[in-house]
Amino acid sequence: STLVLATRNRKKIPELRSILGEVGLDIEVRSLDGYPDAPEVAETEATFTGNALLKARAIAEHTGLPAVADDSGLRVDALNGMPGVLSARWSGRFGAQHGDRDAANLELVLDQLADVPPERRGAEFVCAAALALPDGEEHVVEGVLRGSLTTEPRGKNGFGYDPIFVPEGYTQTTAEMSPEEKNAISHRGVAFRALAKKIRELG
Ligand code: ITT
Repeated sequence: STLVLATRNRKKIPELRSILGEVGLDIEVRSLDGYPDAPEVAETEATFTGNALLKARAIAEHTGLPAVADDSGLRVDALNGMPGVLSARWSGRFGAQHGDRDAANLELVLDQLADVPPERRGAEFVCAAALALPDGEEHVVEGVLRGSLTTEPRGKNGFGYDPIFVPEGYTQTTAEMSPEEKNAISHRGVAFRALAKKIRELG
């Protein structure tokens, strides 16, 4: 059977493909590339799970196929959990290439934490993984990765806030890790491995 990845973020796609590949699914995983008329879904919910469900549901309805979506972001302790669901839009930069947008977001968080000492630079990545079926059945799970924020970006891998995020128990940022190392511990890995059982049941 076939599963559609309901995301326009080109950096999430390889991570999702590799995580779903490792759980040994006998399923064809498609991107949105073949669906130029797929709707843009406004992330109007206040939670990661709410927004992930909105995105998965819209694409399952549009394609008539099971769809999975990822809504994710960074919660910073010293910013009372912000940017949270606003992570992709934090700097207010829209329409730009994802790379530029991500760099502006990361710089803004570093500026906001300029006076925050190491022991108060805790943060966590969160990922909600949603599965929606054309008949209306839905599942959603969350994964979290705790860590802390550096004062300077380090590393070229990954995307978004990876260059400033060091997972608890590690010294490298997630942008300095290989894709395999990151997927093994990441919020996205945790969430999609938990969802895999439901995906597998699609046959
Ligand atoms: P879609 O909605 O089309 O999937 P998006 O990039 O808009 O793409 P989100 O709304 O889920 O996705 O925003 C997630 C943002 O949170 C993302 O742009 C990054 O800035 C950040 N983020 C999420 N996962 C991350 C990760 O693994 N590493 C670094 N930053 C991450």
